[in-house]
Amino acid sequence: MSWTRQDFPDTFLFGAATSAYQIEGHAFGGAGPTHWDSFAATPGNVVRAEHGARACDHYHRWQEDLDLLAGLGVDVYRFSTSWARVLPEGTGTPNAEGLDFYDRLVDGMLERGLKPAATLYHWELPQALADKGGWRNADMPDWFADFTEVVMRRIGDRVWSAAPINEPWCVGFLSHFLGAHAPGLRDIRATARAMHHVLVSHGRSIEVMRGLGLGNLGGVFNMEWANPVDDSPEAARATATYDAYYNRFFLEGIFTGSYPEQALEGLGPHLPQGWQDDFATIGQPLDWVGVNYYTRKNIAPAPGPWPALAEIDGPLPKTQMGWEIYPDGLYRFLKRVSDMVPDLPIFITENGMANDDVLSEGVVKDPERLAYIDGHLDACRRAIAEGVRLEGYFIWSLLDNYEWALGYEKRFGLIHVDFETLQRTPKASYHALAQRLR
Ligand code: IFM
Repeated sequence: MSWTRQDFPDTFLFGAATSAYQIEGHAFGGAGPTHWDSFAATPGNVVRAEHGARACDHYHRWQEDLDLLAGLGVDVYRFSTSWARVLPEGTGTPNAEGLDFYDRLVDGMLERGLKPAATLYHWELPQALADKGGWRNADMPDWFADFTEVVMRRIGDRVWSAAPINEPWCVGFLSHFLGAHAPGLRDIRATARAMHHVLVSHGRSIEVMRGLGLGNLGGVFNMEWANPVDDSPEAARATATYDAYYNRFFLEGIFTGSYPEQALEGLGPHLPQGWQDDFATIGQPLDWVGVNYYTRKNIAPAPGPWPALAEIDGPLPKTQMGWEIYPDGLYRFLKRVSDMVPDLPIFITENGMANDDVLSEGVVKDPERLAYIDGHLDACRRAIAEGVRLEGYFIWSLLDNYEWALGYEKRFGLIHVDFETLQRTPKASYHALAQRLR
């Protein structure tokens, strides 16, 4: 259903999101090497071995991109800061050019009336830290706390909100168990450690930001609705396992001070010694919860060791990613998170779709994207009507960009990017949204 701002509460915020490595161009401005550069340089990891050296060249075109955001009429710009741009070695001497870049970027947002929503880490781990074991290393929380301090001492006085780590599940499970993202490991022990260290790092980062006097701090969690393939108890069990390590592990670690039993079944023996003592750090109070939602997964039992499950192709219409379109999952997660933390505002920090968009005679027609957004905003309105404290919705993504292991061919942007010329062309969905957001 179509909508306007008037269909949402007065204070409801609309936004658009991006991340540093996916758009900036990491070859510029003194950024250090990251584990994504080496992952992409390893044959077979990334489509056409594409990498983020130039990406959308946002590093040089940021003013044009901020103008496009302002033209869209959104209230919030969710961006991320690259650890390797700020601290090329991961620790030690900051790269002045990198800090200057984020300083200018934040000022540029404020000049255009945009609220800067910073995420400190969106996956470009400095190679020097990856060489020391990356998220497996128990020193990560200290290194991440130091990085937080360097960044926030510079821009913390002007950001509207801040979150430490984008999508802990991807940093932990996708990257260390499924091997689909850097560092490309498939190792249960590495996974358990990474998942736990990500949460301790999150907590340390929040502590540092509170110490610097910052407010409006949250966590950003990706969630996929887990749907059993049939009514069997085996499918129910497999679905509960998926839900536990995907959707519950991080939220419950932070908000209940425990990990779900079905996740501990596999990961428990591999967690670092004394993990139970870290929940005081992990559970630092937050001001909001961010939900990144795209799809559901159909889960069946499978032979083999934990988690003993398989994802089965589903019947719903799919996006260019092959992801089923299932707005009801967003509604159900909003209700679930709201039941868990009724006093905290919730933001949809990412939602959107990749589409096989084609630029023809200066125009990109993407009615599918608008329908996807409309469907998910309907789900938001249903949840709000039932009392969920949903306070904002941020679209992924402003620009077509580097979709990690899938390279540049999956187009999530409201704005088409020609990756040869780097020309930006707002798509039909951009124009339609600008109309509604007036
Ligand atoms: O592009 C990613 C983003 O980096 C994190 N959330 C999901 C998006 C789409 O896959």
